[in-house]
Amino acid sequence: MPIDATLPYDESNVFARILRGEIPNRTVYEDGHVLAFHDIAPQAPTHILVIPKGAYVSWDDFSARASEPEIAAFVRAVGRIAREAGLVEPGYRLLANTGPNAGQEVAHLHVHIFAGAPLGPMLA
Ligand code: DGP
Repeated sequence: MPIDATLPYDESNVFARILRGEIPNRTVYEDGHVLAFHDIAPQAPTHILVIPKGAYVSWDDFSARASEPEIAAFVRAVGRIAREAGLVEPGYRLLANTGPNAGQEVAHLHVHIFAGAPLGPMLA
C-alpha cells in the first residue's frame, strides 16, 4: 500500500527494521552512511536497493534535510555499487519512488538499481 511521504519518519518501517538487524537481508554494500541489499521481490535480474542509514522518509525528505556528507556518501555509494557489480556496461536504471502517485511502499528512502537485461520503458 503506497505511503504518505509527508508523514514524519516511522521507526517501524521495514527498512528501519533491516537497519536495526531485526529482519535479515542479502547485503551488497555497507559503510557508515549507506546500506545496500537485494530486493526481496526482484523486478529485473539484478535489483538492488540502496538506503541511507539516517531516518529519511523519501527522496524529498533526504534532499531537504540530509547533511552534505550524507548526500555525498549516498550518491557515491550508488555509483560504486553499480560499478563494482559490473553494471555500467551495458547499463542500469535508478528509481526512487516518492509518495503515493509513484507507488512508494516503504517509508524510508530507497533507490532501486535495476540491471541485467534490457529494461522496458518503466519499472516500478
Ligand atoms: P517502493 O515501491 O519503491 O517503495 O519499493 C519497495 C521495495 O522494497 C519493493 O521492491 C520490495 C522491497 N521490499 C519490501 N520489503 C522488503 C524486505 O523485507 N526485504 C527486502 N530485501 N526488500 C523488501
